[in-house]
Amino acid sequence: MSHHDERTFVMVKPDGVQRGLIGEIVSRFETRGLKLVGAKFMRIDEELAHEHYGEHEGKPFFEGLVEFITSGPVFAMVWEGADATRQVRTMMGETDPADSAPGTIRGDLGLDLGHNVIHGSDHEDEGANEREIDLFFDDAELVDWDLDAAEWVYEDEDH
Ligand code: DAT
Ligand code: MG
Repeated sequence: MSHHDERTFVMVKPDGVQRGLIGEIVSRFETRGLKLVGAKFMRIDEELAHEHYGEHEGKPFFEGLVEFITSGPVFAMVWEGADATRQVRTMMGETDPADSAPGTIRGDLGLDLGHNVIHGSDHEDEGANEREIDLFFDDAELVDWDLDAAEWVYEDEDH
């Protein structure tokens, strides 16, 4: 594994899907130089929602969050690249779109905390990545391939 191989879980939420933002969001990660290794258009059921957002169970917004995330299809993805988790979080902006800088996904595409368009694994939560990738994807659904552009994205890319 090179240091360009960090994988992170990302998902366009039901509001982003309904608003036609899948392409815009995928495009941002593609043009940044990250490599897509998995993608799935799917509906999250109640059980998966509880598991995915387990850390928030008991908080006042939890039931609303589960209702929202199960309310329509999502577009789940795994992106790979150097420092991918932290870079994706930076590109996403803050949890509340109202606090997010222009240029970030939430800062450009959202206005409301409860409808903040995108999920990305928490870079401050060690293991969140692997846990969420495992929760949403089977190993066989993750594609092992070489992104030819990587040699232009990274100065020291060796393949
Ligand atoms: P993030 O999605 O930035 O990782 P989080 O993990 O703290 O944020 O919360 C998960 C989601 O729950 C978040 O995207 C939107 C919703 N949420 C968080 N805090 C909330 C609050 N105080 N009121 C309503 N919804 C909230
Ligand atoms: Mg989070």
